[in-house]
Amino acid sequence: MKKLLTIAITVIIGSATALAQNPIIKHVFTADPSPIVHKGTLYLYTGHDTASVTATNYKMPDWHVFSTTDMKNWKDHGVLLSPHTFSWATGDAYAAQCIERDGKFYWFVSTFHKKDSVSGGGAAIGVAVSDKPTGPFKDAIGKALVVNEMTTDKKHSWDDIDPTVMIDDDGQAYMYWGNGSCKWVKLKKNMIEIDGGINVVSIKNFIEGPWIYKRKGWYYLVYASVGTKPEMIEYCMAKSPTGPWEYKGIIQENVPNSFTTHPGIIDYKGKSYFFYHNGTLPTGGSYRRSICVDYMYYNEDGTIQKIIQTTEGVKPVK
Ligand code: FUB
Repeated sequence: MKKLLTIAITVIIGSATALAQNPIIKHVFTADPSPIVHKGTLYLYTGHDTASVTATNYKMPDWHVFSTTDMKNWKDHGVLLSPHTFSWATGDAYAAQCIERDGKFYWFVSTFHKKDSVSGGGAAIGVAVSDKPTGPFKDAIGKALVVNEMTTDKKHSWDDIDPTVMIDDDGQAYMYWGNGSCKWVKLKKNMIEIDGGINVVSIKNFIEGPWIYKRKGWYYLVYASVGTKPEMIEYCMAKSPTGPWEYKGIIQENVPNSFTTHPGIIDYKGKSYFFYHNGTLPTGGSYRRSICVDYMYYNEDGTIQKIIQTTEGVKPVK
């Protein structure tokens, strides 16, 4: 009888584990997901948490890439970029987003600037470029695209983080970013120069981690928000990439065991996916986060339904 019970428990635990896709990356701590689809493969660009269990701040040495063709099996392409790639950079590898244009892959990253004649330090945005989604990546400019001194609306030195980029149907590229305030610029066709001035837009409850995209005629600005609680994900919609942005509400409540969460959104093989991170791996936490994925559903009018966070994750696709 005891033996039978042991077998039954093993089978139940075994099947629960087999069903538990989330977090999708389990062998390293990952954060700040950024998906793209290229030639039928979904590539996921991520940050990498390496802080100790007792740490009270981030330790993020590099950025990784993973890929899948079935939303179940993830290939680890390893460390494909780090702040060391940028001669002007120092410090952590914060949130980033990779986007393709004319056969080149531009990886917009947030990291920190050395104190030198260009900047007194603080967060900065750089761009790496490659001919392939999995590198090799090199510094596309040889200097930062945005340094702390270029934005003055916020006094803290880490307000220039979390770049998100979209290319509109007319070929115009836009970059949004920010911590504490949401800023945006137009990018030139070469993707490595700002075209015009920096704009600051007032977005309700915005704190950081913007993700901009266009879908079925609507522009979406999805972002991490903060009140008195840990971060949630809220969003706005607009009929133009520069707004006016209409606030639409919360799509993701707090995530377990992590102060931050961070959206990465994509349609792939007929389904819509919402990538985010939480702190649920064993020994995980706010500085040891892990990327998860769940389904995203849109209403007829384009508004987004609340994300249901699951441990099962999403089903495999062909
Ligand atoms: O991962 C470091 C920072 O935490 C990111 O830049 C933010 O979006 C938050 O996720």
